[in-house]
Amino acid sequence: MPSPLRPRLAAVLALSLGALLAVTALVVRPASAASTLNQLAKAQGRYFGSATDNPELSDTAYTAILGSDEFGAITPGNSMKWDATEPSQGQFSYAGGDAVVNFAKAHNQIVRGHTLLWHNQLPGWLTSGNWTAAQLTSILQNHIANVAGHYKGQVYSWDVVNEPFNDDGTYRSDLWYNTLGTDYIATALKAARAADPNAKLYINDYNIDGLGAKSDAMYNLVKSLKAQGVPIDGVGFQGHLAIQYGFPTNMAQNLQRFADLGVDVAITELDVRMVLPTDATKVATQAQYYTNVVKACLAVSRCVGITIWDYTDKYSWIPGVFSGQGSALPWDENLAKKPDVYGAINTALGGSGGGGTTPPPATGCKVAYSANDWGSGFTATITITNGSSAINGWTLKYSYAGNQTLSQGWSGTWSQSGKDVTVTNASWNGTLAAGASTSVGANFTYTGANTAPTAFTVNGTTCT
Ligand code: 9MR
Repeated sequence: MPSPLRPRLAAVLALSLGALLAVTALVVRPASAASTLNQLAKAQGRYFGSATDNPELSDTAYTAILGSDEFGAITPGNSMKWDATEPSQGQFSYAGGDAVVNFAKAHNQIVRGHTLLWHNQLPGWLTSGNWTAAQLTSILQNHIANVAGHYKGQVYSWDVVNEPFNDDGTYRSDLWYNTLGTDYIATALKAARAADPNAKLYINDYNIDGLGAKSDAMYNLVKSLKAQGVPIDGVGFQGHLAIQYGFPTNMAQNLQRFADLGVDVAITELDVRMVLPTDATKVATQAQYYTNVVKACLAVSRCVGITIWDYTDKYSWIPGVFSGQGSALPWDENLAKKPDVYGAINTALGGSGGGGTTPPPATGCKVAYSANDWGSGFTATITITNGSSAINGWTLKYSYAGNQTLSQGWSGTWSQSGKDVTVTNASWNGTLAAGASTSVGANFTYTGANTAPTAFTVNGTTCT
């Protein structure tokens, strides 16, 4: 006989289950709402941005991340500089800068304009002219009126003056200072205000991140500009850090003293380089540096945001300038998030990490190497066989004894530093089940002997 209680019980159960699901949905959704770097920064009233450069904008895998909500601000690395915008006197060219601005607009990102005046990347007509002070002042005013005028209303801020100081706090001896004394700074700021009254006007420099002679000089400059009523809205702390030189002294205290002068502060070009190869200790220090910078900014209410100087090692300026150094950014050269570094930034911004996990060591891995040699060059074929547990991402390292020089590699990202060769997985062969194999290859040139390497590591583990 059917019990009259049964249908009621079923209904109650169904209701409770529905309620439970609804509650679960409510609990789960907010936790995943703010998880990217810019979402997290935004939740604290800041932005998180990246530099970019025009040649990179045709790399669709790269732009997919650049345009994602990891980033709320974009700085053009080169295309708004003087050599790009006024290559011949009075002839202005905005194609590169416009492309970056259009990218930012399409992805709902603000733009940090960079830079109206610098000692570097000046066109030949400007550096080779023998200008009087009056001529150079009018050249400067005309440049800023045009460039800042062209981008009026389209940029959040301008780095009006870039890198005016030497490391000891004296003024940099350059075209501007040598011809105009310190007046060029006020001239540039006033011209920028006139051209775009709503853009935040910054002075930007490196090695001013912590307390010291150079940041004292910047502090005194900003204080005196303020006292004279010269328009100045912010100071940019570039943040080009290196783990081998130590972390800047009292960064938060330093940012705060500038904020107390009545200006915004921003971290504008952050990267943290190291001497290669990377190892776990160096990466831990690097992650701590990123954490420290984020925390220093968050500790200062007028710190408006943080920009990294491009987001991926693929397009970092570091290896080209500091030989043997690199791995400075939170995404690797394959555009994969580095778990420790990305995770540190994300966590410091109040998130839950989210960079994935470090690939485990490939315990029990095997590597087979062969070379097809034609006397002055060869094709190397390397087969990696994974060990006893699956890996998601791998880095193969080995060294040559002679002068073998990489010309082109495939099926992975190949790089060479001196005798050391590094290969990281391509997007399609990073996941290897226990015992699974994958092959990569590359062409090399050489003279003299071509001895085959015998020692290989995968993810830091020596393979047989
Ligand atoms: O990232 C820029 C790189 O592509 C250029 O070759 C270099 C030329 O000087 O400038 C780089 O950006 C610099 C920035 O404009 C100012 N601060 C230092 C940056 C790294 O050199």
